[in-house]
Amino acid sequence: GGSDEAKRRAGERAAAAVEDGFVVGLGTGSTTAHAIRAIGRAVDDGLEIRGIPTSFQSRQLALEVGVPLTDLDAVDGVDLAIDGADQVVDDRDAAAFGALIKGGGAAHAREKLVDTAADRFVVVADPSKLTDRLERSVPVAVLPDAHSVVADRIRALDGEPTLRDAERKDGPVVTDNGNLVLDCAFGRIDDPDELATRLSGIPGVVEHGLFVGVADATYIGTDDGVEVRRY
Ligand code: DER
Repeated sequence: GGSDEAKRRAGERAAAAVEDGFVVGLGTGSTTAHAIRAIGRAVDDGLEIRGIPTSFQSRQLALEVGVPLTDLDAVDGVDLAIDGADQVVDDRDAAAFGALIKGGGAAHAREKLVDTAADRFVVVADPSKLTDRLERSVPVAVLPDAHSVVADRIRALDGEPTLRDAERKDGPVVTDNGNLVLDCAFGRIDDPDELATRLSGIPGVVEHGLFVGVADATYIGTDDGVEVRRY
């Protein structure tokens, strides 16, 4: 991944968009972690906000830095969601400009719920995430019982599914919601919207990592500043 300095710049720029009284979606991953820490500092300085975490990790970090927490049932809406991504389409001429692949952290089911519930969803990224076309594997969260059947359906879509193994646990990664993850390689994805629709229609798929037409902006941390893309 990219430099931590670039990630920090992106995260802190996004945190600066958080206004008093906001309900903020708190994304998952190392880039958003910088935003959460910056929000924690703003809360220490008197900012009054409530955060909705998108994973066990973002909840733990928010508690650690003192961001007051709430949930979707307890609020009338989400003003701003801040989250990272694994890939961001940065070709202005592409129909998929601003489309994302997310799910590297296996948190994409709750991320997509919170990110799309927000009035405004901004991505924080370093330059290594930018691409002309989406081409990474698409993480697909599946009901545990469904992983073999869904894998067959992915192959029928010319994808190559791999059940995501855990590192420090025997067996597969299990998400915060108790699901498994198939990382599905499709090569270059020229029409992510069409693939997203197909993936969503497969029984047993809980959520996939294609976020198309969802992000409102991306803050890209560079070595000497922040670039902003608006979609
Ligand atoms: O899981 C996700 O979608 C996360 O946002 C993640 O993949 C981005 O993580 P990073 O900011 O640590 O690269």
